[in-house]
Amino acid sequence: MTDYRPVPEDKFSFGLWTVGWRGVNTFGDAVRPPLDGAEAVRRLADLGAYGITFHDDDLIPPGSDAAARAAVLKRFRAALDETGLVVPMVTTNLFTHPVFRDGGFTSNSRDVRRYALRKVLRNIELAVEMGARTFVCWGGQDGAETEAGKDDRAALDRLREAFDLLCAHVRDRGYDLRFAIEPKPNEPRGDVLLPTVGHALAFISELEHPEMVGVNPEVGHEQMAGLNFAHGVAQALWHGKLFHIDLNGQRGVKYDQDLRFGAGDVKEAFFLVDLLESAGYEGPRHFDFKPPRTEDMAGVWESAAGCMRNYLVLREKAAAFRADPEVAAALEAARVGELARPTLDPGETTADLLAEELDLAAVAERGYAFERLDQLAVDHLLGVR
Ligand SMILES: [Mn+2]
Repeated sequence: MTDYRPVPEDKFSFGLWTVGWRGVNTFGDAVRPPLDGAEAVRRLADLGAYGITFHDDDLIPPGSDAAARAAVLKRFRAALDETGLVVPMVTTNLFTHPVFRDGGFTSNSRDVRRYALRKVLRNIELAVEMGARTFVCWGGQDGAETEAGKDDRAALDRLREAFDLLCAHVRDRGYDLRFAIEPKPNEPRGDVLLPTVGHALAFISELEHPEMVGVNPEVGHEQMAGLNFAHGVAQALWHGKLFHIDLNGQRGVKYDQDLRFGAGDVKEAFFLVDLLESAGYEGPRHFDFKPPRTEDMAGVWESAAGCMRNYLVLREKAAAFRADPEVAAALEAARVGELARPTLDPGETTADLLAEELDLAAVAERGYAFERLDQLAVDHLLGVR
């Protein structure tokens, strides 16, 4: 039995913009006060997190002069040193300022694209200074509301140009830094470029240094398009491209809810944790959520603690599921392991295949017993096994 208390070894990290979200939405004003970065570090460390991440503008208010910037960084660094919290990932805000209304790397305006690249190049220096190994890129405003206004193939050319330039820069400087693209189907744009994990993976294969670029899938971003998140993550793992992950919750096809992890589709969360743990994913378990604007600051920290607690509960449930002898028998009955066996044995040819007959009538009657297996998972999840 455990009290599900997180420890740094669990590798839980949070975006500064998550617990620091002031609750501004399309129709409502801010409901919470600004959160100081150093305060966020201390509170997250108290809760048992191991890391904090940020956009350049979350930590350093836009427009800060050199002295103000240095003061912010000094306080933040002191809080990190005091608590032992690390900065595993940094990302750049290329969406809030009005100049990014048509995107950053793929804005129709060339001067905006050049400014976006400069903003990222400068932020890479900060990321390296903070010890980050992953640099996430979310092109939230890179998209369109009308097909007439955007040449998608040119946009993809410019996006490739941006990543090729950034990778060359990181290589030239000798930095130990990888990029992770975060897909999202829509919001804030009507349609966003690289809408799903699959689109991002295909794009990466066209880059000059594909080995330096992976994906940062987010639970809600796939689910808001009706896609199965665990399947998307499995394919990212299969390609060796799961460089980072954003955990949160979403209920169905609607606006991006950013609920705490475990809220939303809890069964898919169970299978996601089962996948991450069984696949040996070693990166941060990063929470990118928004504490609902009903909450005051006490509710914000409850919500953050809930993300980690739910992950730990699901990790325990998934381990118990895998260790259950009845599950092992059900997996066998469902032929799950058989899929790992190559369809042809070594040395077999198409001639061998063509010489073989299948008893269609007999095999057509074969059931796969997935319902028994799935119910065992649900029993574990609901705590009755
Ligand atoms: Mn989101």
